[in-house]
Amino acid sequence: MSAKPFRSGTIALLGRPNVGKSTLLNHIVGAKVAIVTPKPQTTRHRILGIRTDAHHQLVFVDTPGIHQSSQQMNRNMVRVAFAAAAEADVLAIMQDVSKPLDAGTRQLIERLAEDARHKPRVHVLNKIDQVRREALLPRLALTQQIDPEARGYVPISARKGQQVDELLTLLADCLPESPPLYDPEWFTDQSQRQLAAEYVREQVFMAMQQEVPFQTAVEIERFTEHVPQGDTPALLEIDAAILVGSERHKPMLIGKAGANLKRIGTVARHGLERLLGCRVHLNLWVKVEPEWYNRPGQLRELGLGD
Ligand SMILES: Nc1nc2c(ncn2[C@@H]2O[C@H](COP(=O)(O)OP(=O)(O)OP(=O)(O)O)[C@@H](O)[C@H]2O)c(=O)[nH]1
Ligand SMILES: [Mg+2]
Repeated sequence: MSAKPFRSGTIALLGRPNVGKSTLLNHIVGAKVAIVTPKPQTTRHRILGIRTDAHHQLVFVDTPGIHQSSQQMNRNMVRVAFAAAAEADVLAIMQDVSKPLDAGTRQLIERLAEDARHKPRVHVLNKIDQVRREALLPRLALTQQIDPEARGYVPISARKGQQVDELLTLLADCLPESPPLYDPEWFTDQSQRQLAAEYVREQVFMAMQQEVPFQTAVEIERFTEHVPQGDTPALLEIDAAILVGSERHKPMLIGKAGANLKRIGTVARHGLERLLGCRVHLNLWVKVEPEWYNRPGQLRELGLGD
């Protein structure tokens, strides 16, 4: 009897904004490596989440939600998602079953099925905790009708972890035979610095309404690590600037007597302390950079270039 071959490869998590891609990634790796908010267009970068067991290494690539926009940053985000699809071994195409399958979702499935016709594709029907079982069958049938050649159609709840193991088994079977692509101890490619910027941005998204969150970014200006010494535990000192695209947004973000900024800082700090297992000092300030989201040089500096 021959030994079971090791399988390893990349799986792009793709879909419209807000369908639950980052929630699924976090559930799979067991840590919050990608920020999650109820607002669309939360993810702006490609984020790796790696899961290794005795026979497989699944390298998930979380991507920005695919949408239409005239803004340069958003166009770059969509390019990142399609590039991840083009490079991946397997496509996990996600949709939100708590909403009707709209024209945008249909067009996206059709495009990915055509572009990646020779690659294994798995459709992930997320948020089943929000719908009745009977409603799922027609949705599965419709997805199958749009992309009949896919390797599978799996209803899940990323938030509750329902049927995620079944999804993982199916995805693992789609991977090529290969030794692990990454160190089996790794679970993400995000640096502590990137995670710090993202955790702050998550709280900006949670605290702000209308266009403000979509026109903000976070820049880490200082990141100093103090190693533990004697009775003094490890400490991270982080200075971060929150960029806003117009003068008008600055007082909104700061809030009355600095209340908003304080809340953003406190919640982000707690999250980082939990994730990194050390004390964090986080200093935030707001910087105005007019229309930074349309300026290629500024976008490149923020890692959001094309
Ligand atoms: N009820 C329910 N909500 C979910 C589930 N999965 C994700 N959500 C919620 O859906 C919202 C969006 O989740 P995200 O994981 O940020 O979605 P995304 O696809 O990464 O979104 P973008 O990064 O904007 O493309 C959040 O409020 C999640 O808590 C699920 O299985 N059930
Ligand atoms: Mg996301």
